[in-house]
Amino acid sequence: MSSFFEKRGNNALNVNTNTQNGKSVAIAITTHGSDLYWAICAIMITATMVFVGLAATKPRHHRIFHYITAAITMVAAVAYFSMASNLGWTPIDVEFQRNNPVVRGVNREIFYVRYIDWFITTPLLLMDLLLTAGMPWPTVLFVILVDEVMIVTGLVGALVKSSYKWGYFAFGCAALAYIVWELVWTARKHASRLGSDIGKAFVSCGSLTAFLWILYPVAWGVCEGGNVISPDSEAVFYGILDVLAKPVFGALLIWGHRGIDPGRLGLHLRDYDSDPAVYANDKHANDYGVPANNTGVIHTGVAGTNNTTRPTDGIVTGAERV
Ligand code: RET
Repeated sequence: MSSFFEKRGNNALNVNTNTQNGKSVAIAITTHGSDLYWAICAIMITATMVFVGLAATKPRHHRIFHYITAAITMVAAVAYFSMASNLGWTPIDVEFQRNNPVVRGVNREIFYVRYIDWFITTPLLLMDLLLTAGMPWPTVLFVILVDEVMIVTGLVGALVKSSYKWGYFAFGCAALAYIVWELVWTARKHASRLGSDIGKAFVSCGSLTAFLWILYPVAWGVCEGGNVISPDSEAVFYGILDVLAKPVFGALLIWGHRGIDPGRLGLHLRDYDSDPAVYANDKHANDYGVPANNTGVIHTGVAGTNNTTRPTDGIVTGAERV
C-alpha cells in the first residue's frame, strides 16, 4: 500500500534529474520546491479558467481586461509546469561559494523559463494597468520596451558567472525605477482624471504592482545574484510574488473594471455584429438590423455626430450606422 502512494508521489526529480547536457548542478530544488511549483501551476490554471469563464459572461467589447489577464495566468501555468518538472533551467557557476549546506556547491540551477514567462507576461500586466489609466499608446509602447530591457538584463545577469552580472542588474533596476515612476505618478494622475471609479481601480492595482515589483530585484539579489537562499526558498519567494502579481492582481483588476465601460478609457471596440468588415457586403445584413452596404465602403462618420462610434461607450447601434 505504501509503495502504491510512493509511486503516485512527485516523481519529477527522478525523471528529470539534476544533470542536463552532460553537466550536473549542485544547488537545486528538492521535492519540496517541486511540490510548491505544482501547487502554483494549479493556481494559475484555475485562475485562467475563472478569468475566461468570467469573460464569457460579458459582451465581447467588454472582455479586453479578462482576456489580457487570462493570458497572463495561462503563460505562467506553463512556466510553473516546467519548473515543477525540474525543467527550463541551466547550471551556472556561482559568484559566491557558500558554506551553508543548502547553497553549497560550484553551480546553481537557474530557471531561465521564469524570464521567458516574465518577458511575455509583464508587458501584459503593464497593458492591463496603462489601458486602465487610458494612457496614450506611444507611452504604453515605450514603457513596455523599457520593461523588456528590465527582464532581458535580469536574464543575462543571471546567466553570467562573474561580478559583471551586477552591471546587468543595475540596468534592470534603472528600468524598473522608470516603470514605477510612470505608474505611480503619470498613469495615476491620468486615471484619476477619467473618473473617481477609474482612479480607484487604478490606484488599488497600481500600488499593489509597484510594491510587488520592487521586491523582485530583492529576490534576484538573494537567489540568482548572491546565492544566499536555497532554490526551494527561491520557489517560495518568487512563488508568493507571482501569485500576488498575477491571479490576485487579475482578480482585483477585473473587479475594479466591473462598472467601467472600456469606451471611457478610449477603447472603442466593436462586437461582431457592429463590425463593418463583417456586415459591409453581407446580403443578410438587414437581418442583424444593419443596412447592407454593397459598396464595401466603410462609413466612419464624423466624431460627435450620430453616425460614428460614440465616445462614451464604444458601442455602435444599427441606427447610428451609415
Ligand atoms: C529582475 C532582475 C534585474 C533587475 C530587476 C528585475 C525585476 C523584475 C521584475 C519582475 C516582475 C515580474 C512579474 C511577474 C509576474 O508574475 C529581472 C529580477 C529590476 C519587476 C510581475
